[in-house]
Amino acid sequence: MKLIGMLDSPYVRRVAISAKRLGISLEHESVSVFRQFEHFQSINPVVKAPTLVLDDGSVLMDSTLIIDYLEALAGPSHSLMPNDLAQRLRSLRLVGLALAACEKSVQIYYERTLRPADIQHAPWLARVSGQLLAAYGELERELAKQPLPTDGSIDQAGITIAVAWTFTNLLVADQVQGKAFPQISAFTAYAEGLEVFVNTPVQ
Ligand SMILES: N[C@@H](CCC(=O)N[C@@H](CS)C(=O)NCC(=O)O)C(=O)O
Repeated sequence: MKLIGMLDSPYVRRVAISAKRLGISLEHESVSVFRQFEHFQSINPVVKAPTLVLDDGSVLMDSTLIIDYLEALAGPSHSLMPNDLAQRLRSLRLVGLALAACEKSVQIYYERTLRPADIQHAPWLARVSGQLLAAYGELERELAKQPLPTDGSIDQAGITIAVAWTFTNLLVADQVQGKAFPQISAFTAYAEGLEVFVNTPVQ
């Protein structure tokens, strides 16, 4: 199976890290959705990163759906999601918040870099910026209430929070102040120090 997309995408990176933690080996082809649009299109006409090309030629997209497939391949004993219903609910909430933070970071970045400066829409940017801060604010409160383990393990919520925070800080660093989000910053520092993160670097 081949994972298509660049590791500077948090969505691609969460799939690559999850696959490693699930014990699934993926080939990786680092293709840019912008600079190599036509090549990407030849693999997936929709041009979405991540894309997973299965050995039988099936093409999957969307990080959560790809991870769902990888989880099914790995089997329940390797899952990155808790079995306990209450813990699973919490993990799903954390993952949802972290994915919303990724989406809002991408929207701000695209508005700033793809739309000509004279037609950028300030009210839209303000709205998205508020949503980004709301997502990280909620995550910060969740981690303050119940910290994620930092004992060498990491689950799907931890992976997604850490890739999201690293991504936001690389792409739209002016939007977030680390000192306003001490729990998220400290957890991300822990995660980025894990071998699986070090071996799956943002390019
Ligand atoms: N919900 C999707 C979001 C994926 C996404 O938006 N990826 C970006 C790269 S970071 C992309 O493909 N951008 C190109 C485009 O949407 O045209 C996921 O979880 O995989």
